[in-house]
Amino acid sequence: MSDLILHHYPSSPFSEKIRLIFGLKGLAWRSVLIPPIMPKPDVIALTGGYRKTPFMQIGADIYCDSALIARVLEARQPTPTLYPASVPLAVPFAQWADATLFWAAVTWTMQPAGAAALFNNPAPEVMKAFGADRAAFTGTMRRLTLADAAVQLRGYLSALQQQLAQGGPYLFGDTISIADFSVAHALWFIRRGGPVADILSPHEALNTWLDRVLAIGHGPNERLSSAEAITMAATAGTQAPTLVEAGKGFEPGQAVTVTATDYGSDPVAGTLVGLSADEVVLRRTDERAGVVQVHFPRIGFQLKKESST
Ligand SMILES: N[C@@H](CCC(=O)N[C@@H](CS)C(=O)NCC(=O)O)C(=O)O
Repeated sequence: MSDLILHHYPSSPFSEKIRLIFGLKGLAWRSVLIPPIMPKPDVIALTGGYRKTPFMQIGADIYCDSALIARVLEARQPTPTLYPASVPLAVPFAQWADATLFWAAVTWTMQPAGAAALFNNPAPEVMKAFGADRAAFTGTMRRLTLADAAVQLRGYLSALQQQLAQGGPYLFGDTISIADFSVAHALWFIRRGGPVADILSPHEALNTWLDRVLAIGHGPNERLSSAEAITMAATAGTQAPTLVEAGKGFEPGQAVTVTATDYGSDPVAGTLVGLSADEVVLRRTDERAGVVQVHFPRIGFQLKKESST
């Protein structure tokens, strides 16, 4: 049985990004289904407050954010690579797709006709609870209007179509890269929006490419309950080796918080045990999960010393 545990839910785009990366790399994994809205007590037991979806668990190590999860999977199974040397723009392009394209796609898809298809004609209370949850989740972030999203998305789709019309088969030519997965999960979400997915119809090369990426599939996986996952963290015993690099402005053992800078900005507090240009790692103790190490990427997160007052 695999030690890679993905905590996710079926309709989550960033989870689809990671499920497809498991597929590409032929890695087996275990699947814990988590709630799409708060409360998420079993999530918080493992992450210490981070509530975004997905996150990955390996024993008592918790990896937050799909950009970091992708790096961990690359280290586990380096081929086929997500970061080919021939595509130096893959990572910044993926960042653009995960932020800008994603929010245009979500705003477009969540218009009433899209939401009805996505949630399978939900009861009004379901939509109300979802709306309230996402309003709290996005906090002070200024969201696009539907009119903004429509015009922006049409522009992005036609640029992507033109890029793929150069030949493909992937966004940057012969080699698949992380950029393909970051664009694919946003468009996968639009496709789930029933009538609003028509926005993709004029773009034949883009649709063919999307079919190709989605055909990679999710790789072998089996279900695990969140309670079992928490027990596995509590009994794992050891954690991944970590190091606080000198000269980065922090000392090992300091009390710190890590907080997403865009949305879903619930701080996670703990003791600093790992710090590099790419990653920050906190150690914290949970009543049920025991001592866990929570890993975040540096990009998109604020690391702060906790004030002693
Ligand atoms: N930067 C994060 C973004 C994750 C994200 O926005 N996930 C959405 C679902 S796809 C989310 O957390 N929604 C609220 C929730 O699941 O509670 C990543 O790359 O993992």
